[in-house]
Amino acid sequence: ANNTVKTAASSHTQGHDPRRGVGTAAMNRAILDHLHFTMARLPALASRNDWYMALSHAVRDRMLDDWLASLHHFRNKELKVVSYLSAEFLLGPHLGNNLINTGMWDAARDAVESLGLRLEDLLRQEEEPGLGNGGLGRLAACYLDSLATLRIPSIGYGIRYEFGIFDQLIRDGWQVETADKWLKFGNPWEICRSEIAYEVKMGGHTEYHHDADGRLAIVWLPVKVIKGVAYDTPIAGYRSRITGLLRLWKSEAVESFNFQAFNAGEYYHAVDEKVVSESITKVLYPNDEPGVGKLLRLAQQYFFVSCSLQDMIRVHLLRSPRLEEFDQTFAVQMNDTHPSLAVAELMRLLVDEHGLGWDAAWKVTRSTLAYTNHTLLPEALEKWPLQLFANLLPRHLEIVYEINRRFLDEVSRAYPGDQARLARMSLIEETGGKFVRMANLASVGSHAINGVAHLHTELLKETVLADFYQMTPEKFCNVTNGVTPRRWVLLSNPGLAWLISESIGEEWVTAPEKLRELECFASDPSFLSAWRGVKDANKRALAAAILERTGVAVDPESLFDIQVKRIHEYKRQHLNLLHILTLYHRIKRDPGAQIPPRTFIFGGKAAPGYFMAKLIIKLINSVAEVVNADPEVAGRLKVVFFPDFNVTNGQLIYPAADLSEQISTSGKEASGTGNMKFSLNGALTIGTLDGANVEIREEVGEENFFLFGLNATEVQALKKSGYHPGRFYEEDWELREAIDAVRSGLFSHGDAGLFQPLVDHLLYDDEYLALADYRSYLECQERVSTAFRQRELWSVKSVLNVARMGKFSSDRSIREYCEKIWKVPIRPPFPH
Ligand code: F55
Repeated sequence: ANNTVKTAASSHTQGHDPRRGVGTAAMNRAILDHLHFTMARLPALASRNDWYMALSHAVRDRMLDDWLASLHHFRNKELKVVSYLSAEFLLGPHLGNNLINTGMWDAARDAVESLGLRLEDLLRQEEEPGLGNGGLGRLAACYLDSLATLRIPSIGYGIRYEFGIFDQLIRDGWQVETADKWLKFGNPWEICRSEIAYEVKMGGHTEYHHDADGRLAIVWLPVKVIKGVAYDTPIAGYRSRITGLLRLWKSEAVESFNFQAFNAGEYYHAVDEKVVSESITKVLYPNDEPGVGKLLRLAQQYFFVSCSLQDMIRVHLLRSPRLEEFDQTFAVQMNDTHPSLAVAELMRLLVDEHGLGWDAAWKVTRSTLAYTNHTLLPEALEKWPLQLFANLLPRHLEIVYEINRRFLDEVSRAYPGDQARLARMSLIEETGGKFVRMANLASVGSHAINGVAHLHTELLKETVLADFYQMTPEKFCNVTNGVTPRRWVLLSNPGLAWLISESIGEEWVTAPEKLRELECFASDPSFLSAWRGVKDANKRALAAAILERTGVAVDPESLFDIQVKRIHEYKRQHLNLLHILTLYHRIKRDPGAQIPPRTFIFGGKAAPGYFMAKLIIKLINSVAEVVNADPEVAGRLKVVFFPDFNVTNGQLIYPAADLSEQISTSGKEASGTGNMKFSLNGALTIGTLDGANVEIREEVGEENFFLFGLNATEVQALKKSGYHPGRFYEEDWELREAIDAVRSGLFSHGDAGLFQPLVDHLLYDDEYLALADYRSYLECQERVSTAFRQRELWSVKSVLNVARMGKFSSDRSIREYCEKIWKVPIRPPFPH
């Protein structure tokens, strides 16, 4: 089982290689060496990308000692390994983050400068790995950072998409998608482990045989077998001397060419097979909601789950032959239902391939797996058409049926005669078309189920998972999301980080509760003016980028009012627009109106098939075109759509915000994490009582948070009593004026039909209650304007926001997962 070749050196795992010095001179040498030996370039002829590659290789080399040492954890029986299964990891660029976390920033900067280059130019060279859609994928990336920082042995398992989330262009105000060729110049951070590869079966049918002893053997005869190859990326913890592992699977043909088959037809057939096999991991699905029954997506999910579980079983068997103890080697977290096939696949591997009995396998499966839910929207709960599931995974369907049979037995024992409940809890939906319900499968197969903010978990227990909560309340818990202060403050906002550290020391980076010590600086005028200086510099940097990318000149003195996130009706970018239109009309009507100048900045991608979201982007750009060209509001209102919002752009945008827009319909946003990034960078929030906003407001204090709108209970009540958006339109003339302007063609060169679908949607349906919250939102925005006029007071609130945001470090979230779900000990911080 262990094919390691023992050599004299193989016991030597910790020694630091003196050739890998981290001083400036050593870095300089290493960069030149890599330029020569890795890139095969002369310095005089090297492109900026060559230098970026050379530097990155030099940095990676210096991460290897810690990495190799960390890999030993997987062999240590005493340590449980956290395995984070996620179809998405929205990492963002590695270089800057690795320099920060390893402490090599200064040496790298000086070495690069000694070569006549600038570090920031090389940093800009990196194509970010956009292997995720939005919050869910970015959360996984923050968690990897915290796991490594907290020195918890961990592996992130996912998919090595050849094309990540599309790049967004804006043409004539519309979103245009282009392919994200992130690998085109090579990826210096990954290591291909050709020898770590597994076969994954798909399709076909099952057969039952009796072996010589009369025992039943189940054989799955697939129509296709695909190979998954591991690509590893090291994840540096913050000064922790621990490097976590991200292992992504790439699909390949089992045998790429069958040289036996030299007859032309067969030869081309063999090549076709290769194309089909490689297509599994070609592209990330760009929807942040499940679409209906895409076979390739199910294949992606199964592919990465199967490779990951086979890999974990291999690692476990290096420690112990007893698979009944698998749960002592791994704690497996399923990031939403996308990896929930793990329930059936682990059962299949244990029962069919490793000969465990059903009951033993079920016990270990359940105690290994845990499930995080990220949505309350009923339409966003994943379910697969039964026929499609059966065609791709015939054996898994049998296993799902068996799990379901046993589970429904339990349900009917607990609730005799309750047929409706049985139908709701079944793993199979049978009302109008048959489906496999993945949230039910994940819930039944896990020992823990968590929501991602307090309100979200409470609503989960009352709504989408109510039956499961009633039956097994002990499984449910909350772990409020968090974000890593390393990427989201240290790296993205060095000016603020420096000012904070100057004042209270550097411990806040891993002990963010220390940020509270900033509170006493909130009354120090010179500190406040330095604080404002940092924000102003960040705003100027963003203004420069806006000018470069959109041609719009914005005033850095104005209030930067920012909403960046995926475009979705429930997130209500259109409510933000209604406010802009109202201000526009007010100023036109009364040029003397006391309204402090504002710059409204939007950013975010729409799912390519989500028509209404794309129309919202078009409307933002259309309003921008009219408002920005109108001399009557010049110097007072500007509207900008920042194209291609991604991690890289986020790092520029969050630090420059005065006001953070978190305005989803209450009860719809599971948590939000952008809300945390803004506030941690000194923006004040205007928001509803939704997701983690509730907890942010609790922490920063209600006087430092602009609250508006219906709460979740009121939303439910209004819907129940019958909501008529038209009444709000009729009864509020300013709202009417705003909507009528859109309707009139004012923003569409007279084409009154262009935004008709959006207007109709608002007037006759308005599922997300934008019109109901409009007046409350407007009044709240007036409080914002008043507060912004008192700059000193605004800065105090900004400081207090940052001082009180410590709770939202992803380190805190990860500690909670360790305690409540994974049962992994929290190790003391690494002595610095
Ligand atoms: C991606 C693919 C599918 Cl099929 C479904 C959903 C997604 C996705 O990206 N979801 C997502 O980002 N959800 C968000 O998760 C965040 C992290 O927990 C939350 O903060 C946020 O509220 C939630 O919408």
